[in-house]
Amino acid sequence: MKYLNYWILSFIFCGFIGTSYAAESDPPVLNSISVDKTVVDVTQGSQVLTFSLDITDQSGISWAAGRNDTNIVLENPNSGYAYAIGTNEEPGKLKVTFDNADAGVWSILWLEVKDIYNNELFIRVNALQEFGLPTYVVVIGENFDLDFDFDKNSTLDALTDGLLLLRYTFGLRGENLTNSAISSESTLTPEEVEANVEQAASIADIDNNSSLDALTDGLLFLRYAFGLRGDSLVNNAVASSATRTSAEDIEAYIESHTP
Ligand SMILES: [Ca+2]
Ligand SMILES: [Ca+2]
Ligand SMILES: [Ca+2]
Repeated sequence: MKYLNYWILSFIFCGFIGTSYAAESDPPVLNSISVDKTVVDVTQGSQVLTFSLDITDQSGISWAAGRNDTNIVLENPNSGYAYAIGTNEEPGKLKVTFDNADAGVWSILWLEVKDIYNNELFIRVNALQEFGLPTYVVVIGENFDLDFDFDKNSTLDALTDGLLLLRYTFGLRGENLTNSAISSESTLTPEEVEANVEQAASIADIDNNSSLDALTDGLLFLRYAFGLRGDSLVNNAVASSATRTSAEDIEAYIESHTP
């Protein structure tokens, strides 16, 4: 009889736990996600990268669950990992701090979000792209910067680097991007050159209007690479919404990303 009581008691207890876990089993649903910058400049000190998420869940998100539970995982080329994590005080925000030791290109791998019953939402980067998220962020530091010498032959040339960016801003990719546009002195493969253009696209908004466009940014860079300066550089090639507009500022900006 004694054992029977234990049996009934444990049955009720486990049943109760089971019921509470089964309260709901739906994973959270992602409505939107964005990141506050794609270039993180840590040359003047550490910087916080913030992802903003709009997520729906019946029972509530466990925002403070931390690494490998509620986070965005990023990876650098040396297989180092970074984790953007959250707090319950600031729901919808996942943050990671980068400093000089982190300079380099970080790929966004995936998003994981757990609700308070441990139901998990898991989305890889290719699906996150459909929400407009980039596939990587670039951390610029003392020993790492991006430049416009895409084929890495140590000079900026119009008919290679200049043409590459113009084609890229026109939406060309793959062979259409790189054909006959890589210096014979370059030791890179077309795929490596394309990857350099993609990364540098994050610094290629030359007129600084938050948009990468062929007939402004692409043209400005091509003209610069052809040696044009002053009015001949900027005439009719700066967007009306631009915040970097003078020839002087535009020259200085391109110069700062030149080998
Ligand atoms: Ca849920
Ligand atoms: Ca070059
Ligand atoms: Ca622009």
